[in-house]
Amino acid sequence: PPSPTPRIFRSKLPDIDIPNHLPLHTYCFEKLSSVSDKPCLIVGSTGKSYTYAETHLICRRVASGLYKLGIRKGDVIMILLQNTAEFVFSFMGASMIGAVSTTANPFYTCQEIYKQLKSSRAKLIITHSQYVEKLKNLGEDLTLITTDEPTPANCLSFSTLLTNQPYPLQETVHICGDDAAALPFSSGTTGLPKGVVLTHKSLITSVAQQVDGDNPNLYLKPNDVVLCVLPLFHIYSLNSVLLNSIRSGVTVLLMHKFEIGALLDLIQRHRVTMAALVPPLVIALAKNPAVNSYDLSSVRLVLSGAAPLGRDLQDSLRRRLPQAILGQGYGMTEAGPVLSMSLGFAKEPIPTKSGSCGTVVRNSELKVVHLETRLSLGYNQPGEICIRGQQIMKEYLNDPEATSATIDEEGWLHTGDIGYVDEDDEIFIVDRLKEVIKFKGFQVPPAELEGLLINHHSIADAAVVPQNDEVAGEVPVAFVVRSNGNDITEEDIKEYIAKQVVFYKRLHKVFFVPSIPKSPSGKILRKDLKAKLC
Ligand code: AYL
Repeated sequence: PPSPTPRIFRSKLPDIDIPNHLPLHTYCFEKLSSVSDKPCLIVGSTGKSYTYAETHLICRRVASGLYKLGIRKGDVIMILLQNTAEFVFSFMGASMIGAVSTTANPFYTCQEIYKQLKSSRAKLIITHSQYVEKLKNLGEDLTLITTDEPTPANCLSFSTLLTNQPYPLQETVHICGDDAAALPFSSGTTGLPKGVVLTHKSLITSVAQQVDGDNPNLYLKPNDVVLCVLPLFHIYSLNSVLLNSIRSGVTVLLMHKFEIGALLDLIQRHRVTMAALVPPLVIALAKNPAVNSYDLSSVRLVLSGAAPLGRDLQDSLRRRLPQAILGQGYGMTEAGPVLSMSLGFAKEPIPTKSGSCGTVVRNSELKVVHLETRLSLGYNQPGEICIRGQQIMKEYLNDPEATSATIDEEGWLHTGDIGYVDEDDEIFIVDRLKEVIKFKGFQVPPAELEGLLINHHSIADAAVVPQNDEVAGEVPVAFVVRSNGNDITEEDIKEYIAKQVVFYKRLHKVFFVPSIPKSPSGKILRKDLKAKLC
């Protein structure tokens, strides 16, 4: 039975001192002098590499360059880039002057970028020239910087940021732990995408919980080469690949887009030792016949996260990569982002079960609460997972209501995930309470698609829910009520949405219904709609 005194789950690893009073870049590059000649970044497509010393210097030059353009502490810049070295230089450069990076998918439509730009009040966008066309009408006083030549009209070249007077500047910028460093967008447990304020303190805490201490939860060895194929604009890759690697002084191999042949070739060529993946990439590695023609024996760690990974899939990848440790991380943008990580990755590893998301990270508390009574539950009892610790977000940007709906007065962040902790302290996620649909680990907020649908004059009402999909995990499908006398078709609706959203938010099916089931308070009864799909 639920107990009145909260049952709190902790890591099996002891708490450690976390220097989260530092600015993020200082913390990440803290051991610079001991790794200065080691490769920090390798650009997969060209083979160009940057040592730690070079990377740090370019970040400092970019910091001054941003400052010269008028970017000041607290200002927001938008990074709209694929995985490139410039992404890293921009993010770290911004951090050095106390500016905040909001990251977005370069495949976003103009409309999606506009919404994030307005909400974040970004003053400048750093992007590739191929995307400039869709950014043309976003505002007069917006600065566009492109990373490749030739520089399009009305844009600045990234090289203009590379000043000869690297940071620190004459004017010192004072950064404290509570200042924002990153502003990813997430719909959280309900509604539209919101800016998630991640501070220097939260990001340092999260990275330290993974890679610091005598027995790190995720132990990166000096000669590790970490594959960075997941997009850095998503917090998973930004945190668990980039920041973890820089803090640990290991090499990051940047891949600007996923393609199985190129991926396998890069793993073999650069002797990749750790790969951070999402379940659809695990499927590719486990099932694609091409895998057999490559030498992947260097891979010692495979981390999967951002969406559920089935037991069977994890087992079939294990057969393909018998020498590697496979495990999961469980994160949520708002949680800073990592809640739990497999202890199989620790320096002194503890084996974990297939299908488990690992154990709650150190310096943190996790509880599972009953969905109705809100009382905390013991072992093996599923409920809503809540997390508390210095890593969680400060707030949703300019949205105190959404913040207090997600973080309670006691500091617990409610994830909207349903899971349980087994008697070995391993976490298993079994369901999702919240609305968000996860397509290959990407968020698809139903409210966003519903808003677009209802805007259409031939649609009277609409609801969007996930449908299970073998490869993508979930895909969005819509239930639509036509407005009187209309004969709008499924194809019309799919096309209408496709024009306005990035590829992974496209509707896979449209079902016409006489009405949308709702609760007395007007909430869509998503469970009832999902049940119709089975
Ligand atoms: P967001 N298993 C099942 N569901 C998961 C898992 C997992 N391993 N990881 C994330 N999710 C779902 O904000 C869950 O519903 O962040 C969670 O609330 O895009 C939601 O995805 C959050 O989606 C890591 C490992 C970061 C994972 C992440 C996840 C970031 C995804 C760092 O090391």
